[in-house]
Amino acid sequence: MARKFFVGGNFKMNGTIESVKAIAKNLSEAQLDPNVDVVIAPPTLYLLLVREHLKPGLEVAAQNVFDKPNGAFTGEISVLQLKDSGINWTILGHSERRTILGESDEVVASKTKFATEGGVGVIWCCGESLEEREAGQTIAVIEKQLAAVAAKIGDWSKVVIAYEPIWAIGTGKVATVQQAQEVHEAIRKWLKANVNDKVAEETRILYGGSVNGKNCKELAKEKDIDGFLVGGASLKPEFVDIINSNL
Ligand code: G2H
Repeated sequence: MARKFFVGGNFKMNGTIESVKAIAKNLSEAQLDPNVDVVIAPPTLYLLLVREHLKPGLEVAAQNVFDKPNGAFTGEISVLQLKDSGINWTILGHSERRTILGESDEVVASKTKFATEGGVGVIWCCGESLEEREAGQTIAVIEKQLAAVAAKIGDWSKVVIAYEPIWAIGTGKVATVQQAQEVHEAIRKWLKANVNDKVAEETRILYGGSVNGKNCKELAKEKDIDGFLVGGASLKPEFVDIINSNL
């Protein structure tokens, strides 16, 4: 089965009412490859605004969601609230949340379970630090992150995996095509061995980390790279070129 190319835009804590509206409008008017799923993730405060200004067919994601249905959890948002607002996706486990906000593999896995069971798609992020890569631990780190989520979820149809080496995030230091393909292949192998053939074959694996309008085409050619999670460049006009990497 051919996996549909997927491009996510992670605005992180960037943007204003005016700028996110302009991005939504520009994307809605751009000529986009119809064979690509496009999902943009503005800051929580702008989710509804972006949903309102984005044409149907283009999706919106939260950058995080909590793993409780509702209640006294100050500052958090729920899966039900996302669904209620027409937000069908969330990013989870981004390395900035793992390292800066202290989210463990288990917390990320629990959130992934909650979101997928509630009908929200998850862009689930994994990746190694520079020290881990240099110590030859890249695959072991990713496998540990995968094992935590696999222990919690049964339905992988709502999960898209994003491999984001931490040393390549926002640094301008993109992984080489070979480095990215090697890890993507290892993730697929792990899914085959530890989940099943269907999940290994059908799950999309995105690359993230300093993707831009120039390096996207080479990366997109690799057989196990099924799209991108884009940070900085998703705020710029070149995001359209990244979506159209295969044209
Ligand atoms: C990695 C990526 C998007 P950037 O965090 O999640 O950001 O493209 O700015 O490296």
